[in-house]
Amino acid sequence: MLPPRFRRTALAVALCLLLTLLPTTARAAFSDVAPGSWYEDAVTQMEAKNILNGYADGTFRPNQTISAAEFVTIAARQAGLAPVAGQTNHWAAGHLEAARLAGWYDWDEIPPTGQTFDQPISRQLAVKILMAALLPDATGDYATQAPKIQDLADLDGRYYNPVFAAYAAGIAAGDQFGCFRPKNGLSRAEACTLFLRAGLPSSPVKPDPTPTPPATVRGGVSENGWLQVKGTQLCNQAGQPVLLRGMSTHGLHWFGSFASAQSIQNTAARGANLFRVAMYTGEGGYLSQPAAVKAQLIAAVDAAIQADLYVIIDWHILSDGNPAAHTDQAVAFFTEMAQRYGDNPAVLFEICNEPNGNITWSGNVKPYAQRVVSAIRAYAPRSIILVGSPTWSQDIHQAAADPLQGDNLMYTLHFYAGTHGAWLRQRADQALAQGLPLFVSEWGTSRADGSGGVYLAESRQWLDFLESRGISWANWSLCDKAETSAALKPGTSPYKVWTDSDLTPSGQFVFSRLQS
Ligand code: IDC
Repeated sequence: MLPPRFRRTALAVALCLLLTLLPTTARAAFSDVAPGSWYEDAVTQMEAKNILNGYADGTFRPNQTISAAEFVTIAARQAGLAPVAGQTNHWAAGHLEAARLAGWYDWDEIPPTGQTFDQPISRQLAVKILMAALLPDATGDYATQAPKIQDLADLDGRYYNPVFAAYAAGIAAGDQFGCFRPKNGLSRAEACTLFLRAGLPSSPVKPDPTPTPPATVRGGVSENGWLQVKGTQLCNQAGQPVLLRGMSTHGLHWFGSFASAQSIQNTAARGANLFRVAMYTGEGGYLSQPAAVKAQLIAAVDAAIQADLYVIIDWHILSDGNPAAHTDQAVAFFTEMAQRYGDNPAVLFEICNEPNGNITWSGNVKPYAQRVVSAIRAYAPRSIILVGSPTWSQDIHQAAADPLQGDNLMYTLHFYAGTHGAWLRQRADQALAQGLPLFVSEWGTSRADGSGGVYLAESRQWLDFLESRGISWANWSLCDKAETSAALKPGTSPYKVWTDSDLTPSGQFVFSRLQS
């Protein structure tokens, strides 16, 4: 990538350093990375950060052409993107799938079926992925950058933006002929220098370029302050009824990119005053990778606070149906979150998304809730705490018959418009009549499996019901997964301002409701 005169300079600098600083102990991390080679610095720094692996025989093979799987894996490590379940048994399938779902590249560019995983990645695709992973907001304009690329005719139009941005940022440069060679491959050493120029992470979390948030949100924290529950009604600091409405993320460890500052700001700009951060505990989520997922959650909560939104920290039990199975972990987690956010009026704590399986309110969920609520109250004396109930947070009647003691507690009611109808609304009315404060922290326009429909007439009926009773809600979900409950079309970038054409029918319905 570097023109030869820069390579020579780099070599000379490296040699000087070597001779002056490391006369006797110079040793590269890999047997075939020669001290003083033009790529040594990049390879060594990346190896030290655990971003790079060599081969089992201790070699790095710097001149070997890098494969799609190798390139994407390095990008994912550098960006702190956790792997998800892949579609094949290939060693890199999890990172590739996570990267594809994050929108770094499209299906056709590296099909998840795997046939091109081990083939060389083209330079144009490599640069696109690198920019999406590490510098998603970078731009470069055609007029300035195109003249630098002698072989522009070989560059496919879909790569203009990332390649121009990479040129503008000094990450990509032509060869000695000013050519980018978009369709050629690149060596492993060249790839390393690209990654190094894009900047090594100081932490494992993807740096989220923060856009300027709107100063205040309609019905946001700056307007309403501390929330309080009066009777069954959620009220603001002044004691007036308040309605929180907004979006829930999908699973943070899968679609965490849609909790980016830009995505949150987009949600606020489209009328929400509430954002729910759904942190799965099972299914490869928090309990499997606590440090990484917690860091994602904190970044999302902070971005929502920045955007003047109320924000729910959701302990998203689902396949792990009985919350009491992980009470200790929940107590530790919420203790830490309460220490961190207990004095912030924006933050609500949701301690068990959807208890399910062979459990009861009084036998399992209530004792769990008592322990977690008292842990939270040690540091968050007045925050709103949301509590689920058995049968995926539909058994509010069990909670109504045997409620928790304490203030500012609300009970979650979840529904999916294609599955749950009038009977559940009746149950809600009964619970309210018994004095149980309700909060719909999750609902969908689809069936309960997240697909089917969309059921917009039923959804409208539900929302009219909720709003006539002053019940707050968050819609599932803010992501681009190919399922009808998702608000965004597949491939929508979480790092840009969305247009109406990025929204699915569900997204259009929900966001237009938020505007009203
Ligand atoms: C669904 C997601 C779907 C995912 C599935 C399993 O939409 O993409 O494969 O979870 O993790 C809930 C849950 C919520 C579900 C949602 C739709 O809280 O996690 O998301 N749903 O099925 N309760 C009722 C429905």
